[in-house]
Amino acid sequence: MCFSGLNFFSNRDTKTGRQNSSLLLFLQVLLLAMVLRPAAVVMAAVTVHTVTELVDAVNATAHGGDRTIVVADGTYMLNGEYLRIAANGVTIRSQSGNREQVVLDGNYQTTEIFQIVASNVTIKDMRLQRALDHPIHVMATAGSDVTGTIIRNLHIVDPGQQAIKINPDSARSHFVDSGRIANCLIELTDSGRAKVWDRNGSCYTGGVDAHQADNWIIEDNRIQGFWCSGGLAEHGVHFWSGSTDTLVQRNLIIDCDRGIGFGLGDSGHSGGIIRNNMIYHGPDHGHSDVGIGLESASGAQVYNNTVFQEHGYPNGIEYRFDASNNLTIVNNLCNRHITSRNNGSTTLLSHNITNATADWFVNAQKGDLHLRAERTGVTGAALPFAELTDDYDMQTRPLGAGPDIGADEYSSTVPHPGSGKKINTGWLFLLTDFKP
Ligand SMILES: [Ca+2]
Ligand SMILES: [Ca+2]
Repeated sequence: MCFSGLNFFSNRDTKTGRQNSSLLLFLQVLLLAMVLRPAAVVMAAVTVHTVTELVDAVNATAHGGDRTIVVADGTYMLNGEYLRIAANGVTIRSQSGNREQVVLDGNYQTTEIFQIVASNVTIKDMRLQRALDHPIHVMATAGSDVTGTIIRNLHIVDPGQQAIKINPDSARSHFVDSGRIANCLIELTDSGRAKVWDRNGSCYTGGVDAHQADNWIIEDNRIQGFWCSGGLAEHGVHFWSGSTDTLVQRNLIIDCDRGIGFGLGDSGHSGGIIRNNMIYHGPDHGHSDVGIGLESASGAQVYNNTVFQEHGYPNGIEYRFDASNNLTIVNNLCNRHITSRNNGSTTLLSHNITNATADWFVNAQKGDLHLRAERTGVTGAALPFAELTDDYDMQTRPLGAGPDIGADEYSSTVPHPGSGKKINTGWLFLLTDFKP
């Protein structure tokens, strides 16, 4: 329709006709832009420079205030203040886009930096540190579900409990579904680890911890340091309590007591995919445990992960309890066992390797589990199937003779893009110093 309108006016051959044609074309394009991207046209933003301005701007969103909040560079000492987002469609981001240029510091006085109780909320491009409990807590309310949360390009450091917590409402009748956590660095440092123990009297911490959540995507994050010498930490990524259809892909998980978990005990998980992740753990911290743990998890697909552990725990991947069934576990590259416990069962268990050694990898001790070279039985040796289309680096599979076992698809002629240094912007992939 647009092209026929353009042709109609451009066929006029008078000067006036061409001027009218240009004006009408401009109006047509403007109208089309408004129709296609109404949010871009009407969205208003407020820029904040102080804690007070930030808190006020967040609270104002619930009463008609601007729903895009841009945070100017600086360190914001919250000291007990917190940000409760109760309006749908709120975005909070740093002005520069550099996640280290805006620091929201809870100083172990703010219990939760962000409480998200509304849908389609985006938090991105900043650093959150030293929350007493959860730097981000996404929760449903008694009145409604929460969907569409996007958490992107954050640096979350030293949470007092789990870094990102996802909960249903207290009655467990409304839920938090269909969110995405991407390109974040989530870590616990030595000083934060001591604080976890002070706070909880246990190692009650972890990366992402979700209950009864459906259809989340956790991708391209680096999660590290969730361990304690005095007790077992929770997982780097953990979806349980009836969570369903979680996709966990292309993450780098370093030195976490437990890497990725679906389910725990009889509090299970249904469906879901764990693929193309690299999981490394160095020497024992006292309570080192499994790389990928499935407990009462049915129907999960676990494929093309690389798990390399230098501690003494015997299993890299385990599936546990009767309710862990109908599992697909293929093409995983480990240096520890892949095994059933307490009657867990698979329908497809094939093409896995459990005797990898450090010299197979570019730099195992740094968590770089890219393949160093072609290796018989590894490269070109994976079970091909339709869903296996890319690798940890987002490189297309297969390269060379066939798909490779593990998270990395190797090629001597197509180098992996900077050891997985990439940002998924949602629109395009930028290569930069990011994940490892
Ligand atoms: Ca290959
Ligand atoms: Ca690769």
